[in-house]
Amino acid sequence: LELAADLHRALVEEQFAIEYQPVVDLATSRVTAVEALVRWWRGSVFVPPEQFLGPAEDTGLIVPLSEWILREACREVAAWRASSWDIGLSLNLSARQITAPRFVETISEALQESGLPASALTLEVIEEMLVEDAEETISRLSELRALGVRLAIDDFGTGYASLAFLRQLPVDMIKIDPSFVSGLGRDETLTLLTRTIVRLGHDLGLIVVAEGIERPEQLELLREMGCTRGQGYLVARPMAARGVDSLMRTNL
Ligand code: G
Ligand code: G
Ligand code: MN
Ligand code: NA
Repeated sequence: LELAADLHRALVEEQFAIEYQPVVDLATSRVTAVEALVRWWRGSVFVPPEQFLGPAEDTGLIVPLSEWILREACREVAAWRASSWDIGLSLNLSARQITAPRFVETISEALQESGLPASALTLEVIEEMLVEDAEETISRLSELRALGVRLAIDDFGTGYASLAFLRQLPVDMIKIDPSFVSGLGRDETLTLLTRTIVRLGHDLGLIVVAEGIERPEQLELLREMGCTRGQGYLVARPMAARGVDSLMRTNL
């Protein structure tokens, strides 16, 4: 309850910040997108998203918080694109955000206001979001996709029904969960499963992103497998907008 009150105050006082984690094209090593990740500095104490996203979801504060992240990130990425950097934005969605009133309108408005093209925005969802309010969720996400927004399945491979999800919702991208990537080159089964997911994704015409790349060996194997994109501490850590500014200079 105390955290809930603090969250509300944090929103009003703009204590939240966004970090961007670069996603690279594995064939060229160029940054093709950034994933927005929310950060909360409660005074001088950093509160990890895992600690406040649940309470934000329960209290409904996730809705205005997500809207702030959406507008801010669209604005910043549109500015990088205006410097002729062809970069995309990935946003993590919460279940409550998708079923909130005016979800589709809020996203369309943020795109219009920022000038970010719909095709430059990817919305990441996890399979669990289809358990409750599945019909409403699928219909709203499909509506956005019809506008040109891309959809990604985050943490792919860990859900209860990864393959059923691919049938129910038209997606453009799968993000392989770090629990597979972590075992690359060390664990035969995880290596085989990663290779299989990459092939499955490509056979379905999807962009395949590997997450949680921390060791050079993982990067090598993913390149050899033909995985499209990569993300992880070895490639780049999440960084403030200023960090992305400098990165842009090496990518233009
Ligand atoms: O920031 P970090 O990489 O530690 O993220 C921890 C978790 O918080 C991840 O599951 C991530 O998807 C989630 N997360 C980070 N930023 C956002 C956000 O803006 N909205 C939602 N809904 N989840 C986020
Ligand atoms: O659930 P989602 O994939 O959105 O979560 C992204 C989270 O993973 C963020 O909190 C981000 O900080 C974290 N992350 C990104 N790259 C790595 C990595 O290479 N290793 C680890 N352990 N975490 C990572
Ligand atoms: Mn994500
Ligand atoms: Na993930």
